[in-house]
Amino acid sequence: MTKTFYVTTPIYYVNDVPHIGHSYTTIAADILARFFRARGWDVRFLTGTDEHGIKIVKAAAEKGMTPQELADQVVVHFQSLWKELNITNDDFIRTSQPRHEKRVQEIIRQLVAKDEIYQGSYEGWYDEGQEEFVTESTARENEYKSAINGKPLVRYSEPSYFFRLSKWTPKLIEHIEANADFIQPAARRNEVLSKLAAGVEDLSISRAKEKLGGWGIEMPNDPTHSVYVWIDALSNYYTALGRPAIGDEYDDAGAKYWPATVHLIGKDILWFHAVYWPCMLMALDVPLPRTVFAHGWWTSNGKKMSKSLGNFVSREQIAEICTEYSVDVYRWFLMRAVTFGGDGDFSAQTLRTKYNTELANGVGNLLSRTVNMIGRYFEGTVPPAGEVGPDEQEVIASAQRLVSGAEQAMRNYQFHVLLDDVVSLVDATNRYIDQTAPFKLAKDPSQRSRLATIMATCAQAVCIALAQLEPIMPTTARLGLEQLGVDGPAPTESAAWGERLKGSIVKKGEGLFPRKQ
Ligand code: ME8
Repeated sequence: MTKTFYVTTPIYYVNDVPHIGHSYTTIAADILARFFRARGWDVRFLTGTDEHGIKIVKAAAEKGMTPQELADQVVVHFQSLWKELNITNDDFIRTSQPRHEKRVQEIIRQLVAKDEIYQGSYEGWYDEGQEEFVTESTARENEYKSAINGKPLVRYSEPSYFFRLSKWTPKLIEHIEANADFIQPAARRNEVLSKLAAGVEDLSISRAKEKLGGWGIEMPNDPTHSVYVWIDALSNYYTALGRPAIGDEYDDAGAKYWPATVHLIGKDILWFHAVYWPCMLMALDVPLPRTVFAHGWWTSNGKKMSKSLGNFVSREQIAEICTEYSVDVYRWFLMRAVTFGGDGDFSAQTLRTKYNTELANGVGNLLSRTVNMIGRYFEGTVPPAGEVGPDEQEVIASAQRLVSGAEQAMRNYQFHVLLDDVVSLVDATNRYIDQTAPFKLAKDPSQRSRLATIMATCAQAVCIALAQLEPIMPTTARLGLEQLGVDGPAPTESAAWGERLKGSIVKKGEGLFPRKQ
């Protein structure tokens, strides 16, 4: 049976244009989607925009626009950036679409029918940036300011509908404890567990509709209330599949992809995904996603990127990097610079150094040396390997480690492990060329078979490295593979060593990664 793989990104707020953080999660999701698609899995990749909520209402008012006008304007920036970055999402959901709004109402209807929602009144500290009420103790700890953006918390009091979150938390704790994969990385899982142990109150899930100027999804049981934006937003992962069924043309269209394989998110929104969302699903009697993976934050010179500090790597800067290097280099660097799950600092200097070391002098140089030598010594045709011996062992072992470990690395969302293995293989092969000195052997006709083995080894090694880089650097890896005469899908599994490219006709091409000063 074909394996399904459903990967999602957060749906991004449309109060502002995209930046590096948004592109990070989306690129990671795209790499997973491409990787598993290439292995024949049935992949579904969803991204989209979060368009309701007070934040959008305010941003629109500041610009003299309606929220819908703002959303329509900003969504284009996300969609065009994803196109530029070669993102292969299968669907793009906007929470203002009727297919979503109607299903959120159906979800609320079901929860009301199950007595999972009740009416109460809420008074508390509210973080307008995060759109969440903050407990008294958290508010005090942070001097009544937002822990995220430092803005003063606001005192809110209003009648509200509540979801019985506290009823479900014991079951959630059990689930988290029994499923080590559910919240990743492990450190984040422990954070969630200790916060849960401190106790959780029921969740206010509605807002007075008039406060939102009518922008939002109306509570189906009370037209004076709108659905709290997080309940609306989280539901997108399920509604985009045409679930629950409501009798329209989207019904169950992607039902086979549920439960999601992984929700990729930033650590800023882990609590919502690891607590609110699974509890809602349990209350609805819907299976839980397999994994919620929270990656870290990009910082700039050690400081958190924020709009107030003006230090975000913006859409314009992303475009500059893509012009100076390439889209693929940008994609690669985001995965290479940081262990997925940890925080990382974005620096143009590190990008340049890593690019020159690993791409220009690494895989780029290996490819051009290989293609040039095969051109010179074997008239451009990859020769069959002779007997492989001790000199080849390190290259072969590195290649096998890369090929056999790739799927495991990607199933564990360890992009860095895969990239480390690519670097090891490329370095081992460049060293191998230096040690075996094919340029000397070429002068000695009695060494013809040895020279053929070396060429076949180099060709196979660089082919494997490029094939594994393809989901990360789709355009460049393909150009490299074409130089090796590989037209169809890149071979990912090992064949008998040195056999893979036998007879392939190499084509000299542009250097993949010209050195940067
Ligand atoms: O939170 N480093 O939307 P959002 C890394 N609409 N990633 C970052 C980042 C940084 N400095 N800054 C942002 C929302 N991100 C909600 C989500 S989901 C049901 C609703 C990324 O536009 C990261 O993926 O504020 C983070 O989770 C997301 O942008 C937040 O995007």
